[in-house]
Amino acid sequence: MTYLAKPKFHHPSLPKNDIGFTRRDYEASTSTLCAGCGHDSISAAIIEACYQLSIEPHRVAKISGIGCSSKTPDYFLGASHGFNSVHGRMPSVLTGANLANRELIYLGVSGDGDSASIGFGQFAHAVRRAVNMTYIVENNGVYGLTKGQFSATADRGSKSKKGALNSDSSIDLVAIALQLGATFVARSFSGDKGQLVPLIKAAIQHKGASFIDVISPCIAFNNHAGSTKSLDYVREHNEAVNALDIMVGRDPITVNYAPGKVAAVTQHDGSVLNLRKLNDEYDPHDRLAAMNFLQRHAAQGQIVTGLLYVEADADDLHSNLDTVERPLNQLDASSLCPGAAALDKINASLR
Ligand SMILES: Cc1ncc(C[n+]2csc(CCOP(=O)(O)OP(=O)(O)O)c2C)c(N)n1
Ligand code: SF4
Ligand SMILES: [Mg+2]
Repeated sequence: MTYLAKPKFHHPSLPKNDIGFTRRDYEASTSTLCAGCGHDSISAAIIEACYQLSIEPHRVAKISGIGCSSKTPDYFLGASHGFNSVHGRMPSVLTGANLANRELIYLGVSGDGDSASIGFGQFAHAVRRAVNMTYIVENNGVYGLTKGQFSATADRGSKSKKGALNSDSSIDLVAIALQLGATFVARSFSGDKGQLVPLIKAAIQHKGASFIDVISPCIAFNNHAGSTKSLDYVREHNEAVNALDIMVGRDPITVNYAPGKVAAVTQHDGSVLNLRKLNDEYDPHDRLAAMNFLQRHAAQGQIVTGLLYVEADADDLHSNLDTVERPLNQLDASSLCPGAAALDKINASLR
């Protein structure tokens, strides 16, 4: 892949986070995407979230498939581990890496084509297995990289750039993630950094499968009248149900809320999610009600965004499999091969 390196020079007065890194330390090579592509805004939000969380870049593994969206890990966290896999195969590569080394923070970056078509089965199984990851789909409703064919998330009746009507029903990855048991489910918009950054921070802090569907307009092939993934359409139909502030560790409490308007959710690692209700009816702890709410609003053409579901004390694949605390890739031969007597005992228990 060709890329343009960014100059390494840092202005000495750039602000630093708790571990002494500037935002520049979370950047990578210069983006080669079309100017104005929603995906670049998502990369910027990931950089901001990691900077604010004071994550050491070497603790992150960013894994993607194929597509304009899947190219983006080249444009953020240049000092992190990265693997640009095969189209639709990010979830299985991420699952394998996560099983081998549970100590890294896993960031799965995918597209709507990558996750809702060729990788649909892979997406489903990684989510239902509760792999500890933040799975981000950069959803533009088209195969951007291959010049704008409808993807499986394109709404029925929406128009292509050349005027063709999409006659297929669409797949809503948020609805599917809820059905599959994801324990953190959100939807956002690439043009709403204020909403997206705290969602990414909370998803990273969440233990278990976190899924974020980010509507990310494709400026080149899906930003016209008749598209339901264009900038104008998303701005006009965005129905945010809540606004999130996340407090991690010793973060000072900087916001005052009107009584009854905020629900505080403490996650596994002690981080606190303060959810300001924008819709009184919406309860992000009720999976069934969330599914119902989403379907009803989708039928009215609305795009529901915000933290849609969270199960704060969820478990992940490692807890479910009862794996050892030590990463498997650090176990020595004696732990991996406990000897013939142990094998005899296992065999005896199976007879
Ligand atoms: C196995 C395989 N099949 C098909 C392709 C061709 N291909 C490359 S990217 C892509 C679709 C990308 O769409 P999406 O995941 O939505 O990403 P976007 O470019 O829209 O961000 C396809 C079909 C491929 N590279 N590999
Ligand atoms: S083709 Fe679309 S998705 Fe790809 S970089 Fe350009 S605007 Fe972004
Ligand atoms: Mg796409």
